[in-house]
Amino acid sequence: MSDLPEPFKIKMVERIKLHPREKREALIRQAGYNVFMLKAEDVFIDLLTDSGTSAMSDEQWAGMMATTQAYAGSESYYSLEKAMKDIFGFKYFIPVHQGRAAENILFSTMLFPGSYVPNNMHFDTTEANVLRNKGIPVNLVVEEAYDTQKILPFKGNMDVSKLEAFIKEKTPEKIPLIMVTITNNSAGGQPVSMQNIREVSEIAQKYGIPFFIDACRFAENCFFIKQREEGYQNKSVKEIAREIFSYADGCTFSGKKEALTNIGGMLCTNIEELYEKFKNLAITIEGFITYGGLACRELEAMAIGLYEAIDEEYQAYRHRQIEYLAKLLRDEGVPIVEPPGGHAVYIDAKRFLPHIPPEEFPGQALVVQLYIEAGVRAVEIGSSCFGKVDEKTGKFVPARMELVRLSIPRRTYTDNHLRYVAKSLIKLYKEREQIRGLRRVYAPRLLGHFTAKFEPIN
Ligand code: P70
Repeated sequence: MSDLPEPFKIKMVERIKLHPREKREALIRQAGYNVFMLKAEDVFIDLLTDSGTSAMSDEQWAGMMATTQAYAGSESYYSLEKAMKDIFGFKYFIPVHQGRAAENILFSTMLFPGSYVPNNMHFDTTEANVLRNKGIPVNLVVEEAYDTQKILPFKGNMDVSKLEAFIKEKTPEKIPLIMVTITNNSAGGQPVSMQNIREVSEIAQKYGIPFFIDACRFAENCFFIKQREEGYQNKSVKEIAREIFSYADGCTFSGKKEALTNIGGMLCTNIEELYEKFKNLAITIEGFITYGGLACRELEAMAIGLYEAIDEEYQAYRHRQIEYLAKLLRDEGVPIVEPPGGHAVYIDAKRFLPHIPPEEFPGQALVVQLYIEAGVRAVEIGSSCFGKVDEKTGKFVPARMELVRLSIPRRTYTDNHLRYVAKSLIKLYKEREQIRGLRRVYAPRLLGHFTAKFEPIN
């Protein structure tokens, strides 16, 4: 791993402030013990998400200023089209305001009631958009993904034998598309290997099913392939990306991650017939196709950011920083998901707080304590995010894993910020027996975690 410093220097800063502990206690109580309800200015270090939180470069800002603002045909559309064709290589694309808009257009066009969408693992909005379109999301990731301690190079892989058995069981007619999410955000930001993507593509072709990639964190995935997969050491991230996308019929993409922008996304495909449908729906619900619900400057920033994301010095820095935080925690015995992912370090809250049962949301309890302890905002990826209430029995079905994600916004925090985060978590780990669970008092049926409310259990 590179020991070079950050390949950038800081040109503009934003002040952050740490409130006294009593104030943090009052604020989290007022927020219903849900960190999504906190004001950002009340957070000292914000690791809620790596989405829309990147620091943009001077070149992105300059590009934004210079581009024309127009309803139709802005030059920024053509910049983004050029970058997309060069890096992704799809024939057609539509800019959209963020990843879930691409999901909405894709699933509204392709799904029908009772259809299945297999994925290695759906993330929250993907799952919700499948359900909203009366589809059934199915996670077919390799079993090892659920073992947080197992060290494997590509724990995000789809289990291809499960996939083929599933297609045979349900019949290809009931499966309008197959998806693979790179990296796999729901289980630790784990990468998917090129071999696995190739195998999924072969199966999809064999059964005549379109194959789409959820490409939110494609460049981080490519860098893992370069480091870990035989035969890719001497290929560039761009070459690896082109190969990945060459196996797919299209992709959804949230620019808020690896286009290094604060908003934006794309829906891409090679299938002309689908593109025609996507285009007409996009015009109805997003905006004209040359701006996709965005200000034109956002398209320009995405076009430039995509090249910054595939820069290998940048990727080396990014991966080194995630590993730095992981090592600080691991060295003190804090149970993290191993190996660390491409955009975040995940804590295994089941192991951190074994005395709190899933119905009492151990991940959320840890997120709340971390805010109270240090003003750090993490996010729960466990039963608050993925737990279900059985509609027939009313019984709570917990998620398979109880994780807490410390997402690292890109180019935003220094190692010193992360050292502070690690120190706070290590302190909490030493005092873990004092941490109590939470009772959920409100949650909507879909995407409950965003607006849920909790109360402490004493
Ligand atoms: C995140 C955000 C968004 C996402 C994703 C994958 C693999 C699609 C999307 C949708 C969402 C989030 C979660 C918790 C806290 C804050 C935000 N992921 N596919 O942080 O993209 O947001 O642009 O609609 O990860 O992981 P978009």
